[in-house]
Amino acid sequence: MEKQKLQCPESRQQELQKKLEAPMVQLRYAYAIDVIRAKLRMINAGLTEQNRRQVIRSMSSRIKSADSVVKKLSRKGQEVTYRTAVSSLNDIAGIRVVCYFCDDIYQVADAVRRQSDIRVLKEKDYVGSPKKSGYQSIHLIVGVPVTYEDRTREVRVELQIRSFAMDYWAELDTQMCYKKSAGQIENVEREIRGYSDVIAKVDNKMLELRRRIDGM
Ligand code: 0O2
Repeated sequence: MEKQKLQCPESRQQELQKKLEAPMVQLRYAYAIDVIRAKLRMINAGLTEQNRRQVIRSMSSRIKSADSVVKKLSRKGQEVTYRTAVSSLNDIAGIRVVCYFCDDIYQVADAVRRQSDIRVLKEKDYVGSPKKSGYQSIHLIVGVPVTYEDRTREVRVELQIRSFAMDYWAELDTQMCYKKSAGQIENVEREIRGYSDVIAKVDNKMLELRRRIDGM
């Protein structure tokens, strides 16, 4: 206990990295990602048949690096330990789903909610209520049971679901603004927030157009 208190931040980071990068820990997250990706492939096939067009454009996934975990815990003012990371971060395992149209997002999210063998633990609708930055996406935190030998753990995966247009905005925002300290680039932030509104308008216009074509 005393030893833990005296640990310098650097050695705590190293300990976090060692534990997070342990093969069994990485495999647990990779397994949970694989399960959700397989489900999304089935969801896409079902929705494609139903809508007679592709719904999901692309999917990507990653396990957060130890470095990013340390940065995120520090940004949130939390203790930089493996235990805190695993218990408080919902996005150590993450999957991003990019849909063609903005109404597809809700179809995919509903289909995920209907899966009986995983739990949706938390939801954020940044499409209905965009973030101050202009960021738009639906986030679902899903719990995936991962059994190894006689123990089952629920591993959390963050699912970000957004349209092609929202993804374009978010990718450029990540490059230019996101994670820069407040005020550092105030004017740019205001401008990029404005473009998020423009993109949302275009996204809705494209949806109207598709609906008109569907009805022809
Ligand atoms: P990275 O490097 O992309 O992984 P919670 O603890 O569940 O309450 P959390 O994780 O603190 O929530 O925040 P939130 O709002 O759910 O955002 C999580 C992720 O959404 C971020 O992960 C980004 O990927 C993305 N995101 C959120 N806001 C923005 C934004 O303004 N711009 C962009 N481009 N992406 C955003 P990380 O770990 O911050 O980053």
